[in-house]
Amino acid sequence: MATDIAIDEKIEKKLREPSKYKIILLNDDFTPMEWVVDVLTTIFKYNLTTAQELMLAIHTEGSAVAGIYSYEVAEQKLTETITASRNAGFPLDAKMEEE
Ligand code: TYC
Repeated sequence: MATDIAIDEKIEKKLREPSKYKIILLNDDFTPMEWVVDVLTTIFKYNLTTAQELMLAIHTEGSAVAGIYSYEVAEQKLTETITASRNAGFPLDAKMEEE
């Protein structure tokens, strides 16, 4: 019956895993490569080699996913990235997208 399906959908919605969110770092012409590597090691917890590779991928491709997190953690990392970059005087930008 249609109402059964509606109820099933409500239950399924309640039981669903919480959404995950991607943090995407964007390339620009002014932020130093070393700063992006610093952000990737300190905020996103990559080792130096992986951070350097990821920074170069952003530099050549225009953007890359820096990590996938719960809503709260993604928001925290986004804020930390932007705040630290502005305090250091760099325009590094990042965005958050639902997976
Ligand atoms: N394109 C920058 C430069 O040549 C480096 C850079 C890499 C900036 C990644 C931002 O997300 C970024 N200095």
